[in-house]
Amino acid sequence: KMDYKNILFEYKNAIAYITINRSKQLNALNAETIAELSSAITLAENDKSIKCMIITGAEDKAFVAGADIKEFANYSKKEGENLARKGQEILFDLLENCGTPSIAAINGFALGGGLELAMACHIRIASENAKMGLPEVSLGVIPGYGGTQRLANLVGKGKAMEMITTAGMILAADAKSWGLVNYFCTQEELIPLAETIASKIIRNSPSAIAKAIKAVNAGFEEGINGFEVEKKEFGNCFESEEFKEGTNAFLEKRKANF
Ligand code: DAK
Repeated sequence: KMDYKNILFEYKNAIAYITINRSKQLNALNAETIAELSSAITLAENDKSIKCMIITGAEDKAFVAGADIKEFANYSKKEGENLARKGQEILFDLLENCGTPSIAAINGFALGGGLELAMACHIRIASENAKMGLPEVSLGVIPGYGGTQRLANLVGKGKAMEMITTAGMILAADAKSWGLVNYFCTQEELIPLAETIASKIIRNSPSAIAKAIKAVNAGFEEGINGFEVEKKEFGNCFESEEFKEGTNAFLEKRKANF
């Protein structure tokens, strides 16, 4: 358990639970919350006993209702670009490239920066009351934390264009059929479902998972050949203790202990 002002960070059974905890503002992301999330994710990545993260919002109304509008109301052009760059680096890219897999448990509104946060996670699931959208253009801005790129990668260009230009919200069932979330369920089932997925992840080799994440992400990066990264990372596996343990366990007909 760690002490933060805007988030809760707990872990049990190799799973870190990161909860954005500003329910009075529908868990909107202010700069301090972004910094705390960055610190928690870095902590989780460096702690070998943590093998998966579940990210969710406090209470039952919102995952994250966007960036804190009060805070970004007065930015200048330069500040806007700098903050987009810094925010993407310290949180959204950090999360996407983190070797420890993350599951976004979307428990309510996931709007703007909130949906962008969920999209930076490796896996997304939603509860039936969830509403997802990128309303930025209704405020006169565009998604600035990777939303124009990650949404198009997840749901395709046409649906991304519709969501971004209409600024509308979609419900969990559409989000699932569009590929934005993998599953949806009742609110009560949401964290248990995330835990079921996490329990499958944490049985596997963390170092192999980290390499696989790297290879998958490489395919979405401009100028990088994902197949080349895969070959290299595949080779790297043969130097790992976990590879020896995984194959020995299979040959000895026992469960691997990573
Ligand atoms: N920021 C700050 N406060 C927020 C907020 C937000 N995004 N969303 C909600 N709240 C606050 C409300 O102001 C209200 O506070 P009080 O008035 O009670 O003090 C409280 O949370 C409860 O909200 P409502 O009273 O509005 O609740 P309703 O059930 O009536 O409506 C709602 C729920 C989710 C439909 C509504 O709250 C809403 O439309 N919220 C705003 C959604 C939104 O537009 N989010 C921002 C998207 S744009 C950047 C990069 C990226 C971005 C920004 C900057 N840089 C690189 C600098 C991203 C921008 C976005 O995320």
